Amino acid sequence: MKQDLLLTGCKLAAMQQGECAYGLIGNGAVFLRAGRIAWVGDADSIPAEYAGSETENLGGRLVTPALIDCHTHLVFGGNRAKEFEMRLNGASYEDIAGTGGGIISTVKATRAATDGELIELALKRIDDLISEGVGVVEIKSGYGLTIDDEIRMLRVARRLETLRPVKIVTTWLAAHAVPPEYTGRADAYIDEIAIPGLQQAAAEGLVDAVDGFCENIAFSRDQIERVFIAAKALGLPVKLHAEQLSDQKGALLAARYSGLSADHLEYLDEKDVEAFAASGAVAVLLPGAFYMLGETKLPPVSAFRTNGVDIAIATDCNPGSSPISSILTAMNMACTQFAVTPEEALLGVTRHAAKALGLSDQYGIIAPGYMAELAIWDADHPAELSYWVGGSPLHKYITRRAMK
Ligand code: DI6
Ligand code: FE
Repeated sequence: MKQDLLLTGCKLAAMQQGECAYGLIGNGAVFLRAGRIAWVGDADSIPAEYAGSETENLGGRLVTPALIDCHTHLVFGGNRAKEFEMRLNGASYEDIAGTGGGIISTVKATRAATDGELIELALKRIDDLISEGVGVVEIKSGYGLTIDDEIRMLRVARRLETLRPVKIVTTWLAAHAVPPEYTGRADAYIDEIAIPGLQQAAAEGLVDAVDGFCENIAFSRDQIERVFIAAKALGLPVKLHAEQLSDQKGALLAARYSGLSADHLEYLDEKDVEAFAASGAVAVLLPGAFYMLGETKLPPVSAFRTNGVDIAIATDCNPGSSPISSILTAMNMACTQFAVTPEEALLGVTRHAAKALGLSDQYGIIAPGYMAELAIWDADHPAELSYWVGGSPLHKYITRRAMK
C-alpha cells in the first residue's frame, strides 16, 4: 500500500460504539498512513495536514472494516458430500461419526494429502472469503490428530498468509475427535497427542489459541480442562466448541478459564448465560452448521442481549457440518435463523469477531491506530450486507498487506 492515502466520498460504518453500533458517518473520510488508520471523521473536517495527500474518492460507497471470519476449519482434504446424502436419507451426524465417518473420514483425507494439495484447496476457500471483504481468517487444526499432522495443518494455515493478503490466526484443535488408533482411549490421546503436541506447536510459535470439542461424540469436560490447563501454562488463550449438540456445560468451563469465546451454543441453558456473560467471553454463533445439520434448537440470543454478551458470527467452514466459505451467507443465516439483526451480524464479523480472536486493539473497527484494512461496498446501507444471498457487493478491498 502507498504510504499515505486519503479516502473521501464514502459512507462509513466505523463499527465504533456510538448512538448506533454501525457508527455511521454519512459523508466520511479516512486517512491511512503507513498501513494504519491515522484519522477518521466527517469529510468537512479533514485536518489541513492530510488534505493535500493523494486522494481517492469512493463515489459515495459504503466502507466497513475488513470482515473477520473468527471460526473456520478451512484446511482439510476431501469432502463429505456422500455423508450429506446419507443424512438426507435418514442417518444422523452422530450416527455417521459413530461408524468411522464424520470428522474421522476428513482426518484420513487430510493425512493423505500433501502440503501442496492442502494449500491449493484452502486457497480456494480463502479466495471466496477475500471476495467478500474478509481480511482476517482464523483456522483450526483438528483433522490431523497426530502430533506431526496437527502441526502440519497449522504450518499450512500460516503459509496461506504469505500467499494472500489476509491475516491468518491459528488455533490448536487436536481435541477435536478421537482418532481410530486411540479408539476407547480418549484419555491417552489427550495425554500423548493433544497436550505434548500443543507444547511442541507452541514452541514453534504456531499457536495463537487453543480450542476443543466438548461433546458426547468427542471429549468430556474433564479431558478438555486438562488441555486448557496446558494452554494456560503456555500463556495461550482458550476457546471451546460448546453446547453444539447437547448441554455439556462447556461454555461455563471456557468462561472459568477466561476463554476468548465459546462457539455454537445452541444447547446452552439460558440459566447459564449470566455466568457466561460475567467472563466477558464472546458467543460465536455458527449458523451454517445449524443450517446444514437441520438443527432446530436455537441459541439463546435474547439472553445474550439481556446479559450484554458480545455475539460474533462465523462460517465454521468445514467439510462436515458447514461446507460454507461465504461470510455474507453466514450473516444472512444468523439473521434469518437466529433473529440476529443486520447490525448485530455486522458487529459479529467485525468488532466482536476481533474480540473473539484477541485482536480488539488492531482489527474490527475504523479508528485511529487500527490496521488499514477496509472493505468498500457497492451498497447504500450496511444492512445490505446481511440482506443479499449470493453474489458479493464488494467493490474493492483496501489492505496494508501487499501481495507477498
Ligand atoms: N463442530 C463442528 O461443527 C465442526 N467441528 C466441530 O467440533 C465439524 C467438523 C466436521 O464435521 O468435520
Ligand atoms: Fe467448528
